[in-house]
Amino acid sequence: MKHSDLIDQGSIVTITTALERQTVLLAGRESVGKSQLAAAWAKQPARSANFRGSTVHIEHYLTERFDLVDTPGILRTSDSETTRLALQEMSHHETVLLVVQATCLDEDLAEMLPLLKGKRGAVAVTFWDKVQPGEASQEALERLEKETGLRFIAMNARMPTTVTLAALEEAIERSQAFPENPPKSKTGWRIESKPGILEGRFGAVFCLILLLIPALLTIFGANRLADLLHPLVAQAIQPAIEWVNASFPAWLAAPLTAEYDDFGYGLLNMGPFLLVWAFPTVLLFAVISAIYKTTGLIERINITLHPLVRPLGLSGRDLVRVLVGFGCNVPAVISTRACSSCSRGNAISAISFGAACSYQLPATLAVLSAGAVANGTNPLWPMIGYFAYLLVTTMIYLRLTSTSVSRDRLNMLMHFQRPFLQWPSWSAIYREMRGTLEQFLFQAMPIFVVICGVTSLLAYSGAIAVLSAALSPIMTIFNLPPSASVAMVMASIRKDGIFLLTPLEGATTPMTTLQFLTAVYLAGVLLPCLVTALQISREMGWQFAVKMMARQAIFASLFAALLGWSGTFWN
Ligand SMILES: Nc1nc2c(ncn2[C@@H]2O[C@H](COP(=O)(O)OP(=O)(O)OP(=O)(O)O)[C@@H](O)[C@H]2O)c(=O)[nH]1
Ligand SMILES: [Mg+2]
Repeated sequence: MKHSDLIDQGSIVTITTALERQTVLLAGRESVGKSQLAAAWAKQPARSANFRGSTVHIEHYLTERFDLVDTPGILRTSDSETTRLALQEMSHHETVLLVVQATCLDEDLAEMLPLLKGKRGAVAVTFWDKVQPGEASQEALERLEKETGLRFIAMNARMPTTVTLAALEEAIERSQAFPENPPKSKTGWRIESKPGILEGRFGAVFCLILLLIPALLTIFGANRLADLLHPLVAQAIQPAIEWVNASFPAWLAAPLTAEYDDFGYGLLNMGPFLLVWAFPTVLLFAVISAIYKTTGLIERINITLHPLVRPLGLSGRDLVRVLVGFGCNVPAVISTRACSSCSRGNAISAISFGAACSYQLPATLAVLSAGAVANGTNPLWPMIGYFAYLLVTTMIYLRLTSTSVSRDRLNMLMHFQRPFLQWPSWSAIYREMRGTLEQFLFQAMPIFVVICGVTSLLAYSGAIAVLSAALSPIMTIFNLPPSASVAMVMASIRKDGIFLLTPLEGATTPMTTLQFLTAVYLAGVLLPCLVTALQISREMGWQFAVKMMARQAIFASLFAALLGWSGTFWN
């Protein structure tokens, strides 16, 4: 039998097409629509977002005829990791599709053409939907085509028509050499998005309100829901806990229902509460984050707040990454690759210290709420106190640890064109929710199960008592009882270890509301979680990670001690 007989007709077509696919690199400045175009062309859901520097990896999109290589946006004035990566990738490819934004066409060409020396290709002009349609605009493109010898294909990259894509494919097949110098003829266009209330006199106030909305929704939405569900779940699992305790041997019951000092550590007496408390917040944050990212609100906030965060050694661009960190610190640390190397370290420090991730936040609020109820206090005050203290101490920490160069008043935003506001994209929201759900089920839950198992075995073996006794003098520094030490250790592995501070239903609490506040603060900021710490050392080297964590632990301890003993100053 001949080899080819073994392959059915369909596979031959696939193999041939794969072999013949031409590689085309998409290059351009940030947020010009490279990812959007590549995704639409390959008929895949767009992985793009409406803030600068959203792509940080080289990504491949396959169409029938092309292997499209999507690169991070290039900022010639920046020393960012992403610009370096894009330029390095460009050096490996001959055919380039230059993507420029119609709204600042002259600027994009002047910036990009000198980088394309020796390459061949064509030009995709995106955001054509923002240009006044008519002969004049078409003629301007024809003039540019004549002068440069390149094909210019105008489009709305969010929904390119089949005619547009066919024209694009033809233009690539008839690739021309890029000229070394930008064309003399200019379109003279500069189409700006209109300023809105975020750019007005009280813009910063509105930005802060927008930033508070996720926190408020968490407190009043997700946590209220959890408040309602908590007693129902507690009631539902009680018979199971009793059954396990009565019928299982102690060593087997321990990982399921272990308690220490009235705190439940087991899978059964703690696991369901993680679902009740963390899951709604994690999902809600994913939705809000997708809305802010796809509408362009996050970039507008970045531009308005830039002058306010600069004295802390951050730029508005870094601030966007810190906000992403409230979802999960790990992708936020990765996304700092698009930051200037001058302030990247500060951005990572800010994420690690101040961005309470959507596992840390619900755990913190659940503990504060349970602690306040046990002490007969209104839970709202410790919650507000927590946010205020975290914000103020993060600002002090950054001010004292950032380099003077990064705080220089002359530091400007690297690219300050306002993005056009857009309606939220449902597919992006769906994608973010699905990603978060998968991460929750397949990454967070297994690690949490391990934490529960390890902690309950430690409790069973008596190791926690030993550990607590050993750390007891240290806990005294913060005016905390020895049992709080376990949560500090576990929260350094995963932030929902903070849940270990939750007093069980109806138990008499050994801590005051202020002590709860101090304990959750310390467990939250003492160290980043283990996965974040590993990611930081992967991005910046282990020396940076160790130095940053040591510094963070010292500052966190000082701030926590101050908070813990502040009650005695007042009395
Ligand atoms: N109105 C309009 N919006 C567009 C167009 N192309 C892209 N966008 C939007 O612009 C934003 C940025 O698009 P991306 O595809 O992420 O841009 P990018 O060049 O990949 O950006 P980086 O990866 O950050 O360099 C997204 O919100 C897109 O939906 C277009 O032709 N018209
Ligand atoms: Mg992109």
